[in-house]
Amino acid sequence: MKLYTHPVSTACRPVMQFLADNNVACEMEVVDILKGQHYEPAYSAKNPNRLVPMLEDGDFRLTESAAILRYLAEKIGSPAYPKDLKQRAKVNEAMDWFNSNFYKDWGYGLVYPQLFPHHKRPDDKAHSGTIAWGQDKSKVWLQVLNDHWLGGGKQYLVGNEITIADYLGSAIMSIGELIHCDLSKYPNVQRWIGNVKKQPNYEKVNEVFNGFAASTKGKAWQTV
Ligand SMILES: N[C@@H](CCC(=O)N[C@@H](CS)C(=O)NCC(=O)O)C(=O)O
Repeated sequence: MKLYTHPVSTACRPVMQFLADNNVACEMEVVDILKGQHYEPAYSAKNPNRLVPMLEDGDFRLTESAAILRYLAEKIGSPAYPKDLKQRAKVNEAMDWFNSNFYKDWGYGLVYPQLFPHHKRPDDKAHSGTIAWGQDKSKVWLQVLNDHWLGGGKQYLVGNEITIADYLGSAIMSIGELIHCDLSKYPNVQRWIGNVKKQPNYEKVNEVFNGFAASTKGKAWQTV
């Protein structure tokens, strides 16, 4: 198998971590999205979305980090994607919750517009309005995550064992580190993130990302 990936990418890191934690043999090919390599014909012909990650398994190609995680977990028979119908449905629910509700406001409302020039809105009012919206909504979602998903002392999103929803969700949550969010108001979220960070390959997989986070320290960010 081959994964087309990038070390700082929010969508690639959970896939790389799952592969590493499960010792799955997979070649890594870095597509330098910061230099526009995903727009070059060699890649865009394979993936017209012009995004990473993309998995190749023989002549089978798969995009979408959530779908890739499900495919890999199923392929290796991992308990991180439970076979039980209702447990599996809860994992799917959590993945959808992160990828739609949470990421929309946290990533595209609060974090990315502050971080990346190509997310800047055309005028200051629209820009600050986007960030204020993202900030407000993110606080609501964080409270839901803290009280509902991770309430009752749960260690992970769907019980006390790690699932692919934790890989996906924690990577989306981690982008708050780029604008130095303080999650101490959300102790269950902090406990959960701490658990994911204890996984054997977290530090290695996130080395470049952590360097990026270190480089954004000390700036005036709008946070939660
Ligand atoms: N829904 C897709 C999102 C993939 C995505 O947005 N990838 C980003 C990196 S995190 C990317 O390739 N960005 C390049 C660009 O926007 O030009 C997934 O979960 O795989």
